[in-house]
Order: sequence, then structure tokens, then C-alpha cells
Amino acid sequence: MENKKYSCAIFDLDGVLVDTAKYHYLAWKSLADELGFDFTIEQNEALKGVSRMKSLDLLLGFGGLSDRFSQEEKEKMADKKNRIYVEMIKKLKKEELFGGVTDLFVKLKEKNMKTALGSASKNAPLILERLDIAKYFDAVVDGTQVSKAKPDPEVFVRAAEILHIPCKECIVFEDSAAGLQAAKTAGMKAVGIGKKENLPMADLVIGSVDQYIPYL
Ligand code: B16
Ligand code: MG
Repeated sequence: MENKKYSCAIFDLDGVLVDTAKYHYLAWKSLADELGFDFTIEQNEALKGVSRMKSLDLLLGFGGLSDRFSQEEKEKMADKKNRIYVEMIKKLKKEELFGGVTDLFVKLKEKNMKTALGSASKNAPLILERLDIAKYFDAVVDGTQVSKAKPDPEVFVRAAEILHIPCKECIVFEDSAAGLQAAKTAGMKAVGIGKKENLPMADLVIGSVDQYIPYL
């Protein structure tokens, strides 16, 4: 157990606070079905944390359909996937917030730590509203506010800037390889949520965010 103290915890959203990753998967899978190829849950790992258009490029690559479509056609496909996804997350229930998330937020406040959201998703505001968790964040940075997608560190650096906290005093909680890479590049502590074999670049891997409470 380390002794270093941090001032700020930055949370990814999809896959860290709520399992929206499964809805992203189902929405991309329905597009793959329509295009006539299989898209597996293992392949979906590569899409986690990356932007919508980059995800589409990866998906088309898995289907052997790279370079087959114009930019306009790709934008239509991405819009279609997003409409399917939004229909799913409009029905998101508060109970889908991962267990222990609220406990961690309470502990962070007790320790006077700042909290921020650092998500690649343009749908983050809708998800925060559905889960009623916007109140827990001192700063929110999402996919509508950044120009460079993870693994670029922009989303996390922006959150630290808003809160006037040096990057080295921030801990990032992330479920994706791209996001952990972004955290490391920013000079932040990178805590992986998930399985060690999928997240080799993390400083620490835990199964869920509340497992970090003993480290505070
Ligand atoms: P959207 P996060 C990411 O959110 C997802 O992990 C990733 O699968 C998705 O492609 C990306 O947001 C963009 O999402 O299409 O809703 O704008 O994990 O950074 O919270
Ligand atoms: Mg994520």
C-alpha cells in the first residue's frame, strides 16, 4: 500500500461507473449484423474508451471492410449506431450505477479530494442525468469538450486544469487501454478497472472503484 497522497480523482464513465460498455457493444453489433459480419465481445475490448468514429473504423476493420465507405457513409453509420445506443441509455436505471461507487465518492469528500469526470463520450450528460450522479463531480469533461480522443491525454489534463490541480496529484480510474495510456502520458496515476491481462499499463488494477477505498 502506497503513502503518496493525491488531491483529485478523475473518473472515466463507461465501464468504470456504469456498464454502458455493454450497450455500446450491442449497438455496434447490430450495425455489424446489418453489414453481414460477426463482432465478438473480445473484439469489443479494442473499442473501449476510443471515440465514436475511431470505433467505427476499428469495427469495419474487424469486418474486413476498411476503406469501402465514404466519409459521408461512415458518418451515417455512426449516427445510426448512436441512435440505437441512445435509445438504450435513455432507459438506464439508477440501480445500474456500479455497487460501491457512491461509497467511494463519500470517502473522497471526507478526505477533501476533488472529483472530475473524464469521459470520451458525447452522451455523458444524458448518462449522468439518468444515474443522478452529476452532483458528485467538481468538474465534468466529456467528448463534446475535447478535440483529441484518448489515448491523447487532453480530456484528463483539461479536468486537472479546470480544478487547478497539478497532473501528478491526480488519480485516473479507467477501464480502457486507451484511457490508461492517456493517464500515463498526462503524468497521472493510472488505476485500471477490470482484468490485469487486459490492462498491463495500469499502475494498479482493481475489480471495481470501491476497492480503492483502503488506499485512500
Ligand atoms: P459516444 P468513456 C467512451 O466513453 C466509450 O468507452 C467508448 O466505447 C465510446 O466509443 C466513446 O466513449 C464515445 O462515446 O459514442 O457516446 O460519444 O469510457 O471514455 O467514458
Ligand atoms: Mg471507459
